[in-house]
Amino acid sequence: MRSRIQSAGLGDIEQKVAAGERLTFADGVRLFDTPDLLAVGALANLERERRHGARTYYNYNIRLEATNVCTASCLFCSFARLKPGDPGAYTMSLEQAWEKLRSRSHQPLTEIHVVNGLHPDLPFSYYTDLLDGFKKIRPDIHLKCFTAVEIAFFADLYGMTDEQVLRELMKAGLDSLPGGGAEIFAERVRKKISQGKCGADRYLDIHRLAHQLGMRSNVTMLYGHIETNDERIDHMLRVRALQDETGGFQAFIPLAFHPDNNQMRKLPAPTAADTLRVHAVARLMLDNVAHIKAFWVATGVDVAQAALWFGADDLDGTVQEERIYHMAGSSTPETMTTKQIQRLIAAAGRQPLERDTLYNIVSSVA
Ligand code: V47
Repeated sequence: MRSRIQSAGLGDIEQKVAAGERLTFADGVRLFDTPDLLAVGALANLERERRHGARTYYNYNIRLEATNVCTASCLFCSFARLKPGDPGAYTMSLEQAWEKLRSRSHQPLTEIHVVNGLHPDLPFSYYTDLLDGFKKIRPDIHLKCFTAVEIAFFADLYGMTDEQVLRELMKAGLDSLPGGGAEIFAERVRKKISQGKCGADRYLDIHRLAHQLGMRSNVTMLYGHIETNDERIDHMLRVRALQDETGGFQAFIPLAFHPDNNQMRKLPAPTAADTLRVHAVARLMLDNVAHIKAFWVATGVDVAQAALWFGADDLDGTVQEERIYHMAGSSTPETMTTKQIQRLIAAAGRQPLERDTLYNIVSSVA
């Protein structure tokens, strides 16, 4: 593989990676431009194995989208409905949302991941009561809830600062922030594809604040639509810069664009080769982020498995009841059992490890 990396003209980048030297913007662009995908993957794999060996993480989680009513108009979104009462719009009562967790009392869940539309009419107490209720039902469960975009929306709607919102939600039980809403940070793209929600700087400011308040978070990148490779690298470097400041990001999650049932449906979905490359480049550029997650619902199960040799060390989890991707055409199952995930990882020659949200090991399979 080393000679393959050399032949691909990536010998200097390999040396930098081996020496723990930081890659530059130009290095990142070259990693995208190099035709030999396997060489880029091999380089990312060296780094992946240096950090994690064969270890590959997943968790026992559940997803909940309490409402799809959303004032933002993101061209890529198939999930949102503009107003309550629009066809397909829904908002769960608190009882309905809590019941989703109660009905899984037999499952050894460690995490609930909540992402919602930006609903214009709900009171702030809906969200604090939601968290409080979850903690009462399952005090042991980690609440990874509300993207930075939702936090910004709450602050503006309820007349609070971002910090007040975070503090109130933490008081109600919030444990960490998911990475959604990042899309692509570059203004050119963001302006076109995601209007009506907070900009890149505020997204990053809110993650900074969350980290300063003691929470961890994830960060995503929606790729495979109208962004350029330069804009992908710019996105990664903005993440890297904030991570230098706070160290609070746990995982970087590339999210493959799904074109069904949304306003960008004329675009093709990213290919498997592009998906593998994005994970690999992320592993190499984000030298200060511990984990690269291949979210199997977004990549597809088979490509997620292959990504474990292209820089990824995490597959997310059991998921259950995901709507955002399935409404946009994801053909993956709604859920995977822990057995299925373990098999997938082991069949790829990797070692499955169940983790909790903070990457503490829950159990392992020999
Ligand atoms: O922000 C919406 C994306 C995100 C589409 O933090 C789409 O562990 C592709 O953030 N095609 C929400 N992507 C999901 C998310 C996430 C997923 C897994 C793990 C974590 C984590 C976070 O989904 C949105 C947006 O970028 N999205 N529509 C679409 N048509």
